[in-house]
Amino acid sequence: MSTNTVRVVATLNEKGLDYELVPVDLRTGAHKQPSFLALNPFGQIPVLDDGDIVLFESRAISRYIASEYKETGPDLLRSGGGSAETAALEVWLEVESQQFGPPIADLVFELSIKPLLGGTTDPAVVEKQAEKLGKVLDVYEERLSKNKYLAGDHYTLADLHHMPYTFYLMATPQAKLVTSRPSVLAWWHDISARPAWKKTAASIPI
Ligand code: GS8
Repeated sequence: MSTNTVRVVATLNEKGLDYELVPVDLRTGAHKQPSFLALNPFGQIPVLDDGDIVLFESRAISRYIASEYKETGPDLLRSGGGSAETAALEVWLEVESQQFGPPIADLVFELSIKPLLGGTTDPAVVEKQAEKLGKVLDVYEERLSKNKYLAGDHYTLADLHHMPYTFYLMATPQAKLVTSRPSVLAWWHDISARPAWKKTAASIPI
């Protein structure tokens, strides 16, 4: 159920890497126990344990996987690309984290997660965050009307990082934020049709 964990799983699947998913029971507070805090002192999932390397922060984990396993599967960092493509990749990774992430995380929490935790969706929060996300997606619409993918002509980590929250959003009435923007919708149809994403999505319990 954890969107941030889905980001890492999506990267592993895209690279075709083997991994073991170790559940951490948030309901019993397993993530606040000393044994887990030794892995992530912030007490949050996901954590990656890759031999000598233990990492937290899903976006950093995903970048590590893309870089460390560059030769396996598609090159999600476009290391052979030109500096303009690399710069665009960096820009859109940041845009995902700084502009897109906060409003969509609040929306998905309010619409999908909160009810599952026994709470009630607050329409005022939905309205405010939908308005914020809409303004961000207007920028995406413009970008994606001129480029097939966020960094340019190729699917990269910048596209992948958007997938977990967008997947959840698409299962809510606020999917209209995507479906009402033709270039954003075409991008979503394209990236969510990737076999690695289909494998990832099949394991998400919504
Ligand atoms: C956020 C991790 C996070 O919020 C990242 O890895 O990207 N910026 C971090 N994890 C949530 C689960 S949703 O994915 C979590 O562990 N919540 C429990 C808590 O905060 O106590």
